[in-house]
Amino acid sequence: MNNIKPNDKLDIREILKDIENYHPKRRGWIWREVSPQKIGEFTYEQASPGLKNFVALPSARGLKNIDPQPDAVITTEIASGRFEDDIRRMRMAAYHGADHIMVIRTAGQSHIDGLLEGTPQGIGGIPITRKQLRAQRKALDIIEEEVGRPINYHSYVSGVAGPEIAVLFTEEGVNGAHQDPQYNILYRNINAIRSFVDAAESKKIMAYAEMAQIDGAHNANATARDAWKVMPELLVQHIINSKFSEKVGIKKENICLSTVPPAASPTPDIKLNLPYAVALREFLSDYKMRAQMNTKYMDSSTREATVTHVLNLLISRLTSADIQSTITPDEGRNVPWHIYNIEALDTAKQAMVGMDDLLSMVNLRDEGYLQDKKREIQERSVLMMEEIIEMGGYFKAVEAGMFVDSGEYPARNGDGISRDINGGVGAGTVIKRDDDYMAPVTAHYGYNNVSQYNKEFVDDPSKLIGGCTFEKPNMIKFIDELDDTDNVYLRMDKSEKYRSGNMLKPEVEWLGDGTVVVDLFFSANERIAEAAALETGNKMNLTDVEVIHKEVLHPSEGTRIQIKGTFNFDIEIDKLVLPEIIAVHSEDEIIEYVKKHPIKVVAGTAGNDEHSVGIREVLDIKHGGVEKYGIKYEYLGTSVPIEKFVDAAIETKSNVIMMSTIISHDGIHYKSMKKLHNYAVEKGVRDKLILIAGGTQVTPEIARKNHMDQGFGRGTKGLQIASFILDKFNTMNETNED
Ligand code: Z97
Repeated sequence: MNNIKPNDKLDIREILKDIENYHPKRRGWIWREVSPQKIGEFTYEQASPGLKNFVALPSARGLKNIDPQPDAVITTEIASGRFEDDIRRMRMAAYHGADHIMVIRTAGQSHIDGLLEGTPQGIGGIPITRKQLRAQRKALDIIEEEVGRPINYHSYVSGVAGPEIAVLFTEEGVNGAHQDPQYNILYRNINAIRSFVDAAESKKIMAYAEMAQIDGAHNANATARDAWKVMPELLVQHIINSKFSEKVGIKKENICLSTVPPAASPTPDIKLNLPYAVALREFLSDYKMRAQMNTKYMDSSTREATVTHVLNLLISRLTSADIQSTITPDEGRNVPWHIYNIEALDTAKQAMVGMDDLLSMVNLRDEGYLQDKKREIQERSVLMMEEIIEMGGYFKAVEAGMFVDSGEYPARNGDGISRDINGGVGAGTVIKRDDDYMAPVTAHYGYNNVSQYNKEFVDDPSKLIGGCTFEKPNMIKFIDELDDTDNVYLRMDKSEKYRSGNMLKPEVEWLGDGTVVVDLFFSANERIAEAAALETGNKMNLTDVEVIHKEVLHPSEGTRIQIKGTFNFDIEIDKLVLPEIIAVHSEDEIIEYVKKHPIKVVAGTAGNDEHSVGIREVLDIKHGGVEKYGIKYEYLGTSVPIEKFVDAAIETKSNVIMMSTIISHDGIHYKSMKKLHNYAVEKGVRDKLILIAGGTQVTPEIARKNHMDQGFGRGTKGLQIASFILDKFNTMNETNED
């Protein structure tokens, strides 16, 4: 299974086989190897080695399919609710350049005081369980071999079960996690003391497993009323969590600040975000920057979200990013779908590579607005920290509502989040360790009375019991599915015909979910257009039709609407008519060939056909036609009598006839093909000429049946025709030489 090939699907059942005995290949976070790379004709400075298997950006087609990889680790967030479907998305993501896979967990898991088992379906994410983690890490172990780059797997250690989850993550080879007690307190109303005690224990375990840690500061600007006003507080939150982590023992290189450009256009985006980004990096230069994109000002327009993302990427390039996140551009409207994960990854890759080495050409000014604003943000944050100390410390400050207030510090609006130190989930659960307390475990924070039992093992208490699950994975207790109504096997059985059978259905996140998106425009106002869109969906036989995006193009002239709906038909694969594969040569190869073997074409539209757009597309250099490869052509014009094609070919000593036939009424296109062939035979030149017919209704099979050497249909490119001519010319020359 480890040698999976690009054309083989990952077999989820195979991954689940013997899962109880699988253990991850490694622990710990891995950064990209950063060094200049020469790829094709270009040198990239902020780059990392290329992949063994990949899908390049669409425009790489004209650039020898190069796929340069930027320096930053690139994240994708995956959250369909079914881990088995997420695995397929992870593989696609890895091919597009993701090496940090963050699985979002199901709503409410941060309030569950313990571990979950089995693989129930989640809402807005997946329930994080041992079986789910193990299956996904096992899949990623295969995928990282396939792409030739380590893949970091990530989820959350915040919540009331933080330490238990940290242990589980260490056992199962999870490489990174969000851990920030401030997140628990502010956003999940988990008791403050419990959160800090749990954080100490969790961070110690994460330090042992060399996981990268991401903090939760970005949640302040996602929550605040005016996100750009919380900048001073963001610095404070970053400082609290990162210093805490460092003191517990996490290496600085694994402490990552979750930084988000707080504002988004139509604010003056860069003027607000750049000074903030510089302020943060200057104050906290010891740590890594995990640059996340702004989600606060994300609506349902994927276009708008993509522009925000690109502006955020500009900030990353003007400052720095060690991890670059990609939130999917459809986050504002529903759970991320496969296509949008991949779009966001491509956006990051394209923008980062496109802005390679930007700072060797432009400087950030060291005086004026940028520096003044930066200093102002830093001063405000220092003042805030001083006030927190004066108030009696962090807990008191939280109680007083100092955080996520909508005033820009020191201004206060009195609407900050306030938490009672004795309140919240898990209040009163922290008790002092007894004097004889001892835990025979590998990584443990604080008082542990090991010397009472064995002085030699003070630094390694698990030796008291001959090692714990961190050293001896076979001590881990694996619990399989507990719920016989909601488990992976049942879900897979339901969609099996789409996995291994002969059926297909359009999909956005779950195999065979049938979801489709339809883009519509109505020359009507918003209200009418919305109703018309729903009706259109119904008439298209879609069910569960919902409007997911609307945009007024003009109050009365028209509205753009996107709907989603379910398509309830199966597509039978073996009944599909598959277009013939047309092999192509590289552009250089054809150019070289034509230099040595001059090729000349006569071309035109046949009979009474006046449609010349298509033939010009495949002839002219401007459109990438055969001329681009050095092939000379004689254009005979439109409505060319069939005989004239052959006569002209003889007269101009051409080797190829390209006859375009768009009109298909009464089978006229077939008749023209036959006629062309017959006339060439009559003139005694058939074996010297390559006859090609093209047009929207032409298929290769039909053209060959009507005595053409080849036919080309809709969407044909000059490269395909030139490649065919080259091959045919070669075989004809061989035959003639024989
Ligand atoms: C991100 N887009 O990349 P729960 N701990 C921290 C968090 O920030 C979060 C959780 C736990 C975001 C991911 C928001 N962050 C989503 C510090 C969530 C999640 O199970 O949702 O309570 O925990 O950071």
